[in-house]
Amino acid sequence: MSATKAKAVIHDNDGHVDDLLSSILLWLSPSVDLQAVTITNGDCYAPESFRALLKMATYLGLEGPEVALSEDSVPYPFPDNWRKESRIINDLPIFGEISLKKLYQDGEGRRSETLIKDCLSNSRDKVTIVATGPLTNVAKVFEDRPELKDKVEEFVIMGGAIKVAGNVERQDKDGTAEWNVFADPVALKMILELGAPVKLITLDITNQLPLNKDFLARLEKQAETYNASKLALSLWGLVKGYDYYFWDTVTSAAVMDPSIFSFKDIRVNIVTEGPSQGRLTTHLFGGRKVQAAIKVNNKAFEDLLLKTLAIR
Ligand SMILES: [Ca+2]
Repeated sequence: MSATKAKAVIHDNDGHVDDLLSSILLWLSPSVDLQAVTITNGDCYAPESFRALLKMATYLGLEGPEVALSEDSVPYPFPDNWRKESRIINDLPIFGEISLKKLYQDGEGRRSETLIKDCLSNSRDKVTIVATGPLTNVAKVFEDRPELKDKVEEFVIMGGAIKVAGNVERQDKDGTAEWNVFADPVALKMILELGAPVKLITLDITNQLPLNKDFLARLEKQAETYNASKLALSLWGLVKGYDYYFWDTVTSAAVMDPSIFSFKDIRVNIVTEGPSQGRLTTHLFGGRKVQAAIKVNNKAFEDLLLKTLAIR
């Protein structure tokens, strides 16, 4: 690791397996100074994922960022059977090992927007905002305090599908949208219009990175020695047998080590309603310029995850 200063980061996420592991990766990464983690009521029930993350931090003996949540509903909620998995995460058997320990943080947690506003206002350095869920709460911050955009180094956002199909499969929709954008397209549009730099991690790139057996075998070996690997193994164990990809963890990796990615400038717009709600359209002119990740070195990505999960 070079001697460059660690980046100040806020992680806003929506509490699924991949989100919580992304928080842990950012927390452990020597190139990141994690300032806050905020949980959105997207692909989870926020209080369940909030408590699960506090248990994870307790289990790993971590210190540092405040964790907050918002129980407000996102405009187009995720399927209930996906959200329910947050209860299973919160009840992972591995947490039995911390039953006698003091929990990482007391109380019910402050509201996400309050914590993000505090963090941005008080930070001397510009802060990178990593978002791996719908942008509902992040957008509220800038609706209320637009000037805080000057404190943002960049937004790194998991969302959208450009050349590949989306993952919202509903009878009334045309299949072009990705869930995070679909759940609150207006919020993403608002963030793009702020004019701060944006990196997008779309399904085009995450489709190239399935959670695979070889990776899990390497992780299993590490889990004999490192608690972070053991925790990651039990979380990814919940989704074994499903078509699961690295989605949010790719987004974290794009902050931890952007050099393993190739990015391209593109201009995009968001469809905010109708059958294509949440679709990302690309344009030669007009729209908003963003950097889209177009390639990643798969081996370097998996190595980065495994190395980070062997820090503790
Ligand atoms: Ca997510």
